[in-house]
Amino acid sequence: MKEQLKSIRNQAEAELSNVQTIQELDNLRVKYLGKKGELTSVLRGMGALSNEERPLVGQLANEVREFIEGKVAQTGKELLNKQRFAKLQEEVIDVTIPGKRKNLGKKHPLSIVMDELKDIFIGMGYEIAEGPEVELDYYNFEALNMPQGHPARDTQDTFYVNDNIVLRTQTSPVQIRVMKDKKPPIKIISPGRVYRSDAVDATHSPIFHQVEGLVIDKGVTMGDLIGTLQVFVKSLFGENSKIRLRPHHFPFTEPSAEVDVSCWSCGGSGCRMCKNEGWIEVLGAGMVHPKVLEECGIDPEVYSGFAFGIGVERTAMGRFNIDDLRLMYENDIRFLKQF
Ligand code: 2U9
Repeated sequence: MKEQLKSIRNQAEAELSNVQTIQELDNLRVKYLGKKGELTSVLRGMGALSNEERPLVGQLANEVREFIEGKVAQTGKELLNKQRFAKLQEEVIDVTIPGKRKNLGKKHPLSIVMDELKDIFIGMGYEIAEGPEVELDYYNFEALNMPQGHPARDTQDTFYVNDNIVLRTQTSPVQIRVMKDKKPPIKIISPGRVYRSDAVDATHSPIFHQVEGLVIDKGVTMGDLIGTLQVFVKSLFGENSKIRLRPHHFPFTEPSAEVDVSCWSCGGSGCRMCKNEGWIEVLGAGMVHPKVLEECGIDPEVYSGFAFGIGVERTAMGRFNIDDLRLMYENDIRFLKQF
């Protein structure tokens, strides 16, 4: 039995020194030390030994077990280290290799301006209101003091889905919906896409974006409107910007005005940007027409309000000196990556 134990020890040592994987190692551990292992089966025969021999063989057997266990543990460590080293080798990053440049996208010029407009008015305490682009004729026209046959409807050439449903021509119907649901005070902006069946050219598109604003409360005046617009243009076009109001007419505001800002490129002295005018038209505005207030159940004797509308494409073209609106829709990466 001693011989058997020695040969088991040598055999185990030989096999353990050629192990390549943790699995192989575990198989050898089971082969020698397992319940049905070679060492275990030898030990089962110890019962047949003489009393003199048993302790000697027992001791030798324990030495062999400890040797094999030790060898298994050590080999296990070595294999794990080898595995870890191989993994590290494989994972070595050559930091000198230039990184893969992630082509980060850019905000679209319209999103840049739209978000800037939102930030300015949120900063002035306005809430954002949104609503359907496919709108009822009532909210897009009737409630805005443009009854059937009203000439202003033509100026806003409209996409009709059917007699009562249109693609909204401005975001004002959103404000009408708010005025019908919420009692004053109301202080909202409604940004979004609008549709007009205009022929596409350098300054017109059948789809474009607006940000309209509305304030309704007791004692709201034209002065409040002008003050608000001054703060707005200074935030968007610079501290030295001034505004000029030119009388105009909108069916949904009375009085109404087109609003110009002093040219941001020449400061007002006249240049190519402002066609030597010194002023550039940026938005329209006015006091909410009493008939619109009444239509929404708001008493014009108690409440008054102002409203304004900004074309986002027009603002972006001025801001980024873009001379053709179509560039903002053609998704040419050479154009878009400039922003
Ligand atoms: C309600 C009452 C009044 C919104 C207004 C304008 C003037 C305006 C244009 C700007 C550029 C349209 O995109 S554009 O061509 N809009 O000039 N919009 S006042 O007036 C309202 C809105 C809602 C209830």
